[in-house]
Amino acid sequence: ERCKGINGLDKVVLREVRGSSVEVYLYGGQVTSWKNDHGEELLFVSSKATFVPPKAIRGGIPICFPQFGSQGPLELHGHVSSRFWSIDPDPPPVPTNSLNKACIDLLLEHTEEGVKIWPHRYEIRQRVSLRSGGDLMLSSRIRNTNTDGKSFTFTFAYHNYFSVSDISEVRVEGLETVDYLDNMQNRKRFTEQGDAITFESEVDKMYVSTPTKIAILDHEKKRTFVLRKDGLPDAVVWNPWDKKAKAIPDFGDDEFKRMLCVEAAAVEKPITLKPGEEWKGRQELSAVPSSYYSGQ
Ligand code: TA6
Repeated sequence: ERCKGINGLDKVVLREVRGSSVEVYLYGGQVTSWKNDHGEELLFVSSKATFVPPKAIRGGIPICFPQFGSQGPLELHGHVSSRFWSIDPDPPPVPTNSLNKACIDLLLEHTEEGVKIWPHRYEIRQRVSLRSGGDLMLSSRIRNTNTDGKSFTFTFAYHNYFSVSDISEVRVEGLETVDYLDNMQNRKRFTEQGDAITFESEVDKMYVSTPTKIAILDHEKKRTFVLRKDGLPDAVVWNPWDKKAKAIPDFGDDEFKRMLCVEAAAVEKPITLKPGEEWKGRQELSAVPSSYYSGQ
């Protein structure tokens, strides 16, 4: 249902019969809560998140468009996470037999203000679905609505902040032997070593052409997040660790221990759309008991 969230910002709450839930703020079109059917919060939102526009909400699933990262003419991660989205008045049809038990369709269009910063017209539609069993699905459609015949090029990411019990006990599987661009070394290219990734310092890596399924194993909680993605060939893995965390005003000094960003992205090869063309991308998140997930 639609209601008022923090600081009176509009949000929508999706519930599923067995008790799982999702919360989406119209500000930023941003998921800020995803709970399983035991009411456990699966996403990280900083205790210092301000929920005061124009600052993007620190945590949940920020949408990065039309520019992921800081390389390019726009602000970090583009501007859609600091815009007010609306409920899509004319959403794409929901397949009748779909597992989407509850979903909300959001729409954001360029503003004439925004055209001065990024000289293009677009529509971005986002469907947030809570599926039977509590999986969270986000799908996005981006259309070039330029009337001047101009194509545009963009990069995109679902900037997922997962909640983990202790980063030093987290493993990521699925990115072994994959190439990555190291954002801490001016996006220099490396190849990941052959076993699961573990964490003991700041990480900011953009894995390119990754498999469609990545697992994040939380040892203490005996829980595995499974990220499945489509149309998003890359994956960004980020933890600021202690020094960087202290330098971020809306991030608690020791909160790096309880979060990990694994982001479904299209970054290495920017996407170009001609006027009238549409791009689609989606991700599905599930949280399963680790005993279940044996990497299959
Ligand atoms: O996704 C990694 C990254 O680009 C880091 O370099 C850091 O800048 C982080 O995103 C910032 O995330 P935010 O939630 O502030 O957009």
